[in-house]
Amino acid sequence: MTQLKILVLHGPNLNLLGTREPETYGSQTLADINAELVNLGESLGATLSTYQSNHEGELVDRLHLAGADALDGIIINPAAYTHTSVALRDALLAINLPFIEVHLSNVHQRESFRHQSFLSDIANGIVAGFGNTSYTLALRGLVTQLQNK
Ligand code: CA2
Repeated sequence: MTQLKILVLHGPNLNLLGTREPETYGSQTLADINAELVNLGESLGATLSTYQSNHEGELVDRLHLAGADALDGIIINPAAYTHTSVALRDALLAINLPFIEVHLSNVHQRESFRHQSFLSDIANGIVAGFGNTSYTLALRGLVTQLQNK
C-alpha cells in the first residue's frame, strides 16, 4: 500500500500550548503533539507534515499548497478561526480534500460562541474534548477512512 500524505494544521495561539492555561488545553507543547503524531503516522503508514500559524491568510495559503501537492487528507485545529472564518471554509471547499476538525477542549461545554463552527458540516469527522488525544483519534480515524476509500 502506498504511503498516505497528511497535513496537520494548527490555528492561532496553539503555539502557546504547554506554556499557559494547562487546565483547559493540557501541558503538552505543540512540538510534543506534532512529534507524537509523526510517530503514530509512521506506524499507520502515513507521512505527516505539520504547520501552525496565527494568521488566517497563511493558513489559507497552506491549504492551497496542500491542494496543489495532492495530499490525501488534512487534520485541522482551526482554533478561534473555527468560529469566524468563511475564508478557511472556502479554502477547504476549494481544495476538496478530506479533513477532520479537531479541538482539544469540548467546545460545546464552553461559551455559546464556540458552539458554532464554519467547518463542521463539511468535515469528514470532528473530534473534541479529549485534549491531546483528540489529535491521535483524528489521525487514526482519517487514516482508516482513507484506507477504506
Ligand atoms: O479546544 C480547542 O482546541 C480550540 O480550538 C482552541 C482555541 C479556541 O478558540 C477554540 O474555541 C477551541 C484556542 C486555542 C488557544 O490556545 C492556547 C493554548 C495555550 C494557552 C492559551 C491559548
